[in-house]
Amino acid sequence: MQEDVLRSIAAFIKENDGFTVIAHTSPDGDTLGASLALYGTLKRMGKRAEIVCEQPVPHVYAFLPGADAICLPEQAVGMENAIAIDCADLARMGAAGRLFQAAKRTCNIDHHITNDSYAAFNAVDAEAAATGEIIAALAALLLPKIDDAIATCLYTALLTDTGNFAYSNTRPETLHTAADLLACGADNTEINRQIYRTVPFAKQKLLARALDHMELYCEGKLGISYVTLADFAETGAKEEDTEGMIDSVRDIEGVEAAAFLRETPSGSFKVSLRSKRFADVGAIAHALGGGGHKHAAGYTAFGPLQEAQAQALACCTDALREIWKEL
Ligand SMILES: [Mn+2]
Repeated sequence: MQEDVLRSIAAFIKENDGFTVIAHTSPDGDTLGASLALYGTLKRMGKRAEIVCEQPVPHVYAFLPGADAICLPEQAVGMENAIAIDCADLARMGAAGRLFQAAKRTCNIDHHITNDSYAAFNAVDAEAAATGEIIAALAALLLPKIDDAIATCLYTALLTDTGNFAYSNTRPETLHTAADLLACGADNTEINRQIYRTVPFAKQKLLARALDHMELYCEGKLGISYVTLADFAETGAKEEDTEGMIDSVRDIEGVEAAAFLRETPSGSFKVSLRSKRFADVGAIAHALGGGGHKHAAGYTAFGPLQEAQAQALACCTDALREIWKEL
């Protein structure tokens, strides 16, 4: 983030009071960690603030300091200043979007390259690995010291958006920020245990279903799997339990592109796409009305499972043929 932009956000926060911090729908570790860190910063500055998300905090992130303070849009007060965190567009806020639109002053802090600058004041850094990286720099300007609670939230944001510092978005600055957060009291081992080593039994049973449904196509370069409403019912797993399941398909040796279909109560399918190195799954998702980027994207498919699967297979096969003509 450019120094002057960062200073402008800091000034905006110092000069005003009453903030509604908004996390995105289907909240992940970055939007929650970064929102909680900003909320904690505002509270420590003695500001009035609230933190809102359309959905309840997923169980895996309940350990984040301050997670109890996150409220649903209908419980929110709606303050004078709204700050959206990790939201590429207004729609990403879901029902919390109306709080944003009703605010007197609006600010958008994000790292998605597709961000459409929907706020009065937009602070977007597409180079940042996580929105948490931007908030870490901001908090350092606003507070004399980042305490262990804020550091824990920010470290979680960095850790989850970089896939444990493994994705290509991990840059030297990301690790420098992570190192600073450890020095401020974030506990790497404990945060890893909470996020990656505390798997609900039902989630693991659902994963077994997904692995069982997995099939390879295109000479093993494409993997497709799915879970149905029956799989959820029979394992007792929740929607949030599919988090990360696509990785089990993508990680298969030889697989370049992966698709994972999750049936929703309305009968449609949420389709997640991943690619390892070459395929542009973002282009597939955009063509089908979804979004994302080259290596991670998603869209909604309608119709019965067989049709949704056939569509994913056809689109991914086309994308792989652009790279390997012989497929
Ligand atoms: Mn993010």
